[in-house]
Amino acid sequence: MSTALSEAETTSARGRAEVERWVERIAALTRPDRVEWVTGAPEQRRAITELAVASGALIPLDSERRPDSYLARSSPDDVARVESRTFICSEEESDAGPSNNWRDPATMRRQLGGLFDGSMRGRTLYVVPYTMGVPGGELSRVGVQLTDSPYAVLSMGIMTRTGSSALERIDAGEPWVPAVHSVGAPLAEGEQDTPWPCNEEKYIVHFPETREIFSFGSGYGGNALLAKKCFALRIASSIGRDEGWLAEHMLLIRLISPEGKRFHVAAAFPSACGKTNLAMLQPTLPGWRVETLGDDIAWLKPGADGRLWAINPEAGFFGVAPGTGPDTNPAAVEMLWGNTIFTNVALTADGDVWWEGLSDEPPSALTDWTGQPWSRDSGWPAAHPNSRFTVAAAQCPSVADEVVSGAAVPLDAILFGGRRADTVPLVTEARSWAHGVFMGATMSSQRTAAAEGTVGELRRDPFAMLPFCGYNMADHWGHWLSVGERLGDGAPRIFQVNWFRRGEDGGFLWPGFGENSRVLEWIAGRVEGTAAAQDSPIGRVPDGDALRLDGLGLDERTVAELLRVDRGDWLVEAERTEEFFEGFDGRVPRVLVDELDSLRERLRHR
Ligand code: GTP
Ligand code: SPV
Ligand code: MN
Repeated sequence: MSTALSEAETTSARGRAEVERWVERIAALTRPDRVEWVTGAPEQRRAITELAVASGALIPLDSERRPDSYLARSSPDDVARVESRTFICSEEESDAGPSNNWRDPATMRRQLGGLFDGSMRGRTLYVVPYTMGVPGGELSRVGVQLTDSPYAVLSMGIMTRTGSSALERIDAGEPWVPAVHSVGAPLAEGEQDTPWPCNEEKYIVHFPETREIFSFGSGYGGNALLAKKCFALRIASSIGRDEGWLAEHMLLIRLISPEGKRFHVAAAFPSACGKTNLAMLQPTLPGWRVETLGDDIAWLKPGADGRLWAINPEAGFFGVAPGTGPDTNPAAVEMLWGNTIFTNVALTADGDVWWEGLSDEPPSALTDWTGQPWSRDSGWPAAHPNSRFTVAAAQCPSVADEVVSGAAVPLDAILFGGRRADTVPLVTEARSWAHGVFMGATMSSQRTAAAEGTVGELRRDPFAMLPFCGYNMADHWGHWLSVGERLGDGAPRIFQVNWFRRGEDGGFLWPGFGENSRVLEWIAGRVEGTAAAQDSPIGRVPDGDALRLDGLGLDERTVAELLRVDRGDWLVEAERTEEFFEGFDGRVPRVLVDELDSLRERLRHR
């Protein structure tokens, strides 16, 4: 059976005939009861939704309170991405790099052959053609996901442009990325299905050289919606490296000043570190506005004009629910009015959803994400910390036109940010593109519930791409350097931000959320050349009152601590960066080693 998973064989078939052949091969291996092609038609979506409701996979919410919305409860052991089960199978181990799990491609193909053998028995194999970006768009790409999960089909229908329009692009000769997904829970004759079938054994597998994806055993998020992290980041980053563009874990916004000046900003923050929040920011500074272009993934390409152009390849948001409330992200609360799939949130007695942070007081008589009765005294959260909503971007009140038109925007600034309780100040501007790449490459962040692992543990997460880079991370840095060389003066400015610094009492020093507009104002001022900055050893920081902090009620000590660059802390940080670089077997670009040396120089001598 392993032949079914051999590298794309030479075939005379082209266009959708080529897709058909591949579907036949995978169906022969996985042996579903039936095969259904997803067209994107609303009637078909309704029918699949009804099936999912009948099987218990989706719980319909009260149609008055939350029209056309559903709750999915995952299996308790399938709640987040599984980085330890995510593999990059390049021919050479060194091309995957030390930050990825590598497996020999031939061995992995044999293993996958065994795993997928009969894995869809008793189920329907759905064929889901989709485009990332609008069909036919200059930066757009086509993929086809095969899946036995109706939940994945419905979610992909929100997150991507799904259906016949993608097949038309394939017929027009565009290359397409194949992805095979199975929850790995075949049904025996007459066996009753469970609401969330999955397998203890999970494999999220990428062949970057042949641009193929296989995912087995999980139904959750990035493990199962293969257009997202698997295609739009891991495979796309490899394609981008070869073709001269970048696929990044970034939000994308248009910031508009009171004078109507427009600035396009992309920001890389690790998972559950505030991308969705910043993407939908409602500025507290009068006159400023933010339009939402994307909240998770951006594809960036140097244009003929020497600027870096960006699109959000997705069509929806798969956002973290907890912490999303009327005070922190009112735009998100508004966009979730209906047509939303919620996963692992709590259910109210009147058929609506709830999660920690949606309101101060939980409603009475809640059912938690596992289906158990829950009260405030339960001692555990009602919604899983990585519970999420899946909703069309078009429903966001601050959505930008480009989300529909697919047009690219020219970037003015790029932000790197992590969750750092100490050391990293609120905002720093890079001294140059190379210094900015150094900032991105050396980012650390505390772990969150978005993946398995210990929450709060500090780890390096270069470019917020640690779990998502499809090739050697050090080569990714080299690629960024070369993109910068091509851009020259047209390159966006690079900044480092940290909303998460904590004071002695353990609380956040910075109010965050809408108040982050103050930092954006300074950044826009730097782009314009109007905002004052002074040099610090780690980069340029706001000078005097260039960063407007009026009306926040922050005392002088808090402000000083927020902006403090401690030489001792940063020398320790530099020491750790040296150790981190040593893990890359001499593959770290010389320019970045030089940046580390000059950082140390500046820390010691000024
Ligand atoms: P992924 O979808 O996992 O890639 O993550 P994301 O970066 O889009 O995460 P999101 O914006 O949903 O961030 C979730 C967490 O960050 C929530 O707990 C928020 O409350 C918190 N958060 C976002 N912005 C801020 C901020 O400015 N300050 C503080 N303190 N917390 C914030
Ligand atoms: C992340 O973990 O960065 C996410 C959620 O955006 S998932 O799609 O599950 O990867
Ligand atoms: Mn993400």
